[in-house]
Amino acid sequence: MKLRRESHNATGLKFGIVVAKFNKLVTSKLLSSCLEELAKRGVVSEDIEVVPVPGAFEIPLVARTLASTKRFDAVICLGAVIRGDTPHFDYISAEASRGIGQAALDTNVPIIFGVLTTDTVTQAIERAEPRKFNRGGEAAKSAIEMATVIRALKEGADRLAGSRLAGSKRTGGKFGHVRTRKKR
Ligand code: INI
Repeated sequence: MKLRRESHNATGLKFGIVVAKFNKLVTSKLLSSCLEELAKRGVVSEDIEVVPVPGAFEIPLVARTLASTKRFDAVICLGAVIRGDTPHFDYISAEASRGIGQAALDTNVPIIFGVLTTDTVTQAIERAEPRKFNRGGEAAKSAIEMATVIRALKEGADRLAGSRLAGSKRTGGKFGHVRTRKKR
């Protein structure tokens, strides 16, 4: 069994952040603790691009657009959908989660779901608060972990492809990595 080690140093990794302006009191807290966590792990501000959007409903399209540029190792989505605020809570939260998941699968880039869905403003503030649930900081940690895992898997696949190519040269390109009998 091969157990991959987690890496806590994120220096050199690049992140896009999409943050909803709706419920700004909450989302600004999510953003600041997310940025703080990235900085703690060695990510410099030049390697972070923050894009504000009107509300959680708009997050998936922008996340997908950022991810498809292939400039980022991960994209972090931050928002707060509060049931008390809207009769269409279910539509907005469902669309945000479905769209964010789909964007990651479509682009092969990790996209982190840092969108709070709560019944009340108090619950949302508690979850955003760095000294309580700190969901912004947690989103940053998940982004670093996923960026590191995907990068390692891609590098592994590239190395494997490289050795196959070398193998195919050895055999005249006929049999890929399969060795042929030596000529006598
Ligand atoms: N957007 C949110 O991010 N959170 C909410 O709680 C919310 N409420 O309550 O309506 C909300 N609405 C706006 C929505 O996301 C879109 O921006 C809007 O419908 C325009 O498309």
